[in-house]
Amino acid sequence: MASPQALGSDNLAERDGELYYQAGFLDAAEADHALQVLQGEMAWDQEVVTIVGRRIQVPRLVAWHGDPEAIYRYSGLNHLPKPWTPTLHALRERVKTVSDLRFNSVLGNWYRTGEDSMGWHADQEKSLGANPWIASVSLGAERLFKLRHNSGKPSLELFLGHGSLLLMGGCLQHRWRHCLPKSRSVTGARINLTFRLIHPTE
Ligand SMILES: O=C(O)CCC(=O)C(=O)O
Ligand SMILES: [Mn+2]
Repeated sequence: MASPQALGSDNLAERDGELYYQAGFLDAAEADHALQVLQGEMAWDQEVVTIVGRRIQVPRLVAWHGDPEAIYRYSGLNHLPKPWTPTLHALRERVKTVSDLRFNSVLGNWYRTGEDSMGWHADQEKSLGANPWIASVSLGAERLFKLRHNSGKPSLELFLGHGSLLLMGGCLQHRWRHCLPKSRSVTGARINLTFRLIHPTE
Protein backbone atom coordinates (compact mmCIF):
# COMPACT_ATOMS: atom_id res chain seq x y z
CA MET A 1 0.00 0.00 0.00
CA ALA A 2 1.46 3.33 -1.00
CA SER A 3 1.77 6.16 1.45
CA PRO A 4 3.05 8.87 -0.87
CA GLN A 5 2.13 11.58 1.65
CA ALA A 6 5.53 10.78 3.16
CA LEU A 7 7.01 12.64 0.19
CA GLY A 8 5.43 15.86 1.42
CA SER A 9 4.00 16.56 -2.02
CA ASP A 10 0.45 17.29 -3.11
CA ASN A 11 -0.96 15.19 -5.91
CA LEU A 12 0.28 17.01 -9.04
CA ALA A 13 -2.23 15.27 -11.30
CA GLU A 14 -5.34 17.42 -11.18
CA ARG A 15 -7.44 14.38 -11.95
CA ASP A 16 -7.33 10.74 -13.03
CA GLY A 17 -4.23 9.50 -11.32
CA GLU A 18 -1.61 10.21 -8.72
CA LEU A 19 1.69 12.02 -9.17
CA TYR A 20 4.06 13.04 -6.38
CA TYR A 21 7.45 14.72 -6.59
CA GLN A 22 10.29 15.05 -4.10
CA ALA A 23 13.24 17.19 -5.17
CA GLY A 24 15.94 16.16 -2.69
CA PHE A 25 15.23 12.46 -2.43
CA LEU A 26 19.02 11.91 -2.70
CA ASP A 27 21.44 14.62 -1.64
CA ALA A 28 23.85 15.98 -4.25
CA ALA A 29 26.77 13.75 -3.22
CA GLU A 30 24.63 10.59 -3.25
CA ALA A 31 23.14 11.50 -6.61
CA ASP A 32 26.59 12.29 -8.11
CA HIS A 33 27.85 8.94 -6.87
CA ALA A 34 24.88 6.98 -8.26
CA LEU A 35 25.12 8.73 -11.64
CA GLN A 36 28.78 7.84 -11.96
CA VAL A 37 28.63 4.27 -10.60
CA LEU A 38 25.52 3.20 -12.53
CA GLN A 39 27.14 4.02 -15.87
CA GLY A 40 29.53 1.13 -15.22
CA GLU A 41 27.36 -1.10 -13.03
CA MET A 42 24.27 -1.54 -15.20
CA ALA A 43 24.00 -3.76 -18.29
CA TRP A 44 23.40 -1.01 -20.85
CA ASP A 45 22.10 -2.06 -24.23
CA GLN A 46 21.46 -0.26 -27.51
CA GLU A 47 18.05 -1.58 -28.51
CA VAL A 48 16.89 -1.72 -32.11
CA VAL A 49 13.19 -1.74 -32.99
CA THR A 50 11.55 -2.42 -36.34
CA ILE A 51 8.98 0.18 -37.34
CA VAL A 52 7.18 -0.30 -40.66
CA GLY A 53 9.98 -2.54 -41.87
CA ARG A 54 12.80 -0.17 -40.88
CA ARG A 55 15.30 -1.02 -38.15
CA ILE A 56 15.72 1.98 -35.87
CA GLN A 57 18.08 2.45 -32.92
CA VAL A 58 16.23 3.53 -29.80
CA PRO A 59 17.48 7.07 -28.91
CA ARG A 60 18.92 6.16 -25.49
CA LEU A 61 20.61 3.18 -23.81
CA VAL A 62 18.46 0.87 -21.70
CA ALA A 63 19.12 -1.68 -18.95
CA TRP A 64 16.70 -4.02 -17.19
CA HIS A 65 17.56 -5.40 -13.73
CA GLY A 66 15.50 -7.23 -11.13
CA ASP A 67 14.40 -10.45 -9.51
CA PRO A 68 14.61 -13.49 -11.84
CA GLU A 69 10.83 -13.69 -12.33
CA ALA A 70 10.57 -10.06 -13.45
CA ILE A 71 10.48 -10.75 -17.17
CA TYR A 72 9.26 -7.62 -18.92
CA ARG A 73 7.57 -7.89 -22.29
CA TYR A 74 7.58 -4.72 -24.38
CA SER A 75 8.17 -3.87 -28.05
CA GLY A 76 7.28 -7.51 -28.80
CA LEU A 77 10.29 -8.87 -26.88
CA ASN A 78 10.79 -10.60 -23.53
CA HIS A 79 13.41 -8.76 -21.49
CA LEU A 80 15.15 -11.02 -18.97
CA PRO A 81 16.40 -9.13 -15.92
CA LYS A 82 20.06 -8.82 -15.03
CA PRO A 83 20.69 -9.16 -11.26
CA TRP A 84 20.36 -6.27 -8.83
CA THR A 85 23.59 -4.34 -8.47
CA PRO A 86 24.60 -2.99 -5.02
CA THR A 87 23.62 0.57 -6.00
CA LEU A 88 20.26 -0.43 -7.49
CA HIS A 89 19.47 -2.56 -4.47
CA ALA A 90 20.28 0.29 -2.10
CA LEU A 91 18.14 2.70 -4.13
CA ARG A 92 15.20 0.31 -4.13
CA GLU A 93 15.42 0.12 -0.31
CA ARG A 94 15.64 3.89 -0.16
CA VAL A 95 12.48 4.29 -2.25
CA LYS A 96 10.73 1.90 0.11
CA THR A 97 11.59 4.05 3.13
CA VAL A 98 9.66 7.03 1.74
CA SER A 99 6.87 5.31 -0.18
CA ASP A 100 6.35 1.86 1.33
CA LEU A 101 6.11 0.53 -2.23
CA ARG A 102 7.47 -2.86 -3.21
CA PHE A 103 9.25 -3.28 -6.55
CA ASN A 104 10.89 -6.34 -8.13
CA SER A 105 12.64 -4.64 -11.04
CA VAL A 106 14.04 -1.44 -12.46
CA LEU A 107 14.32 -0.08 -15.98
CA GLY A 108 17.28 2.21 -16.58
CA ASN A 109 17.33 4.81 -19.34
CA TRP A 110 20.62 6.54 -20.10
CA TYR A 111 20.15 9.74 -22.10
CA ARG A 112 23.69 10.31 -23.35
CA THR A 113 23.12 13.85 -24.63
CA GLY A 114 20.17 16.17 -25.16
CA GLU A 115 19.65 14.38 -28.48
CA ASP A 116 18.44 11.26 -26.66
CA SER A 117 14.76 11.14 -25.74
CA MET A 118 11.65 9.06 -25.12
CA GLY A 119 8.45 9.52 -27.12
CA TRP A 120 4.88 9.83 -25.88
CA HIS A 121 3.68 6.64 -24.24
CA ALA A 122 2.03 5.18 -21.14
CA ASP A 123 3.36 2.28 -19.11
CA GLN A 124 0.39 -0.02 -19.28
CA GLU A 125 1.77 -3.39 -20.31
CA LYS A 126 -0.29 -6.26 -18.97
CA SER A 127 2.58 -7.48 -16.78
CA LEU A 128 2.48 -4.22 -14.75
CA GLY A 129 -1.06 -5.05 -13.62
CA ALA A 130 -3.90 -2.54 -13.30
CA ASN A 131 -3.03 0.90 -11.93
CA PRO A 132 0.69 0.27 -11.33
CA TRP A 133 2.88 2.35 -9.07
CA ILE A 134 6.14 3.41 -10.72
CA ALA A 135 8.94 5.18 -8.83
CA SER A 136 11.19 7.27 -11.04
CA VAL A 137 14.61 8.46 -9.83
CA SER A 138 16.40 11.12 -11.91
CA LEU A 139 20.16 11.59 -12.02
CA GLY A 140 22.14 14.21 -13.91
CA ALA A 141 21.10 17.48 -15.51
CA GLU A 142 17.53 18.62 -14.98
CA ARG A 143 15.11 16.80 -17.30
CA LEU A 144 11.91 18.15 -18.78
CA PHE A 145 9.18 15.53 -18.31
CA LYS A 146 5.87 16.17 -20.06
CA LEU A 147 2.49 14.65 -19.28
CA ARG A 148 -0.73 15.03 -21.21
CA HIS A 149 -4.18 13.77 -20.30
CA ASN A 150 -5.57 11.44 -22.98
CA SER A 151 -8.45 13.82 -23.59
CA GLY A 152 -5.92 16.51 -24.62
CA LYS A 153 -6.18 18.57 -21.43
CA PRO A 154 -4.73 19.17 -18.94
CA SER A 155 -1.03 18.88 -19.66
CA LEU A 156 1.89 19.26 -17.28
CA GLU A 157 5.58 20.07 -17.59
CA LEU A 158 7.82 19.00 -14.72
CA PHE A 159 11.53 19.63 -14.35
CA LEU A 160 13.01 16.55 -12.73
CA GLY A 161 16.12 17.46 -10.75
CA HIS A 162 19.31 15.55 -9.94
CA GLY A 163 18.47 13.09 -7.14
CA SER A 164 14.72 13.62 -7.35
CA LEU A 165 11.93 11.07 -6.98
CA LEU A 166 8.67 11.04 -8.93
CA LEU A 167 5.90 8.60 -8.02
CA MET A 168 3.23 7.77 -10.58
CA GLY A 169 0.21 5.74 -9.54
CA GLY A 170 -3.51 5.17 -9.51
CA CYS A 171 -4.99 5.27 -12.99
CA LEU A 172 -2.35 7.71 -14.29
CA GLN A 173 -0.97 5.23 -16.84
CA HIS A 174 -4.46 4.64 -18.28
CA ARG A 175 -5.55 8.27 -18.47
CA TRP A 176 -2.34 10.14 -19.26
CA ARG A 177 0.70 9.81 -21.51
CA HIS A 178 4.20 11.07 -20.82
CA CYS A 179 7.44 11.73 -22.70
CA LEU A 180 10.96 13.05 -22.35
CA PRO A 181 11.65 15.35 -25.32
CA LYS A 182 15.02 16.17 -26.83
CA SER A 183 16.70 19.20 -25.33
CA ARG A 184 19.25 21.31 -27.19
CA SER A 185 20.56 22.89 -24.00
CA VAL A 186 21.61 19.61 -22.32
CA THR A 187 24.97 18.06 -23.13
CA GLY A 188 25.78 15.84 -20.12
CA ALA A 189 24.61 12.31 -19.39
CA ARG A 190 21.35 11.79 -17.55
CA ILE A 191 20.09 8.52 -16.09
CA ASN A 192 16.53 7.71 -15.16
CA LEU A 193 15.56 4.68 -13.09
CA THR A 194 11.95 3.51 -13.03
CA PHE A 195 11.28 0.94 -10.33
CA ARG A 196 8.42 -1.37 -11.27
CA LEU A 197 6.50 -4.40 -9.97
CA ILE A 198 6.19 -7.01 -12.71
CA HIS A 199 3.51 -9.65 -12.30
CA PRO A 200 4.38 -12.88 -14.09
CA THR A 201 1.93 -13.45 -16.98
CA GLU A 202 0.83 -16.98 -17.98
O1 LIG B 1 13.23 9.23 -18.41
C1 LIG B 1 12.12 9.39 -17.94
O2 LIG B 1 11.87 10.11 -16.99
C2 LIG B 1 10.97 8.65 -18.55
C3 LIG B 1 11.14 7.17 -18.48
C4 LIG B 1 9.91 6.47 -18.86
O3 LIG B 1 8.89 7.03 -19.11
C5 LIG B 1 9.94 5.02 -18.93
O4 LIG B 1 10.98 4.39 -18.74
O5 LIG B 1 8.89 4.42 -19.20
MN1 LIG C 1 7.17 5.68 -19.08
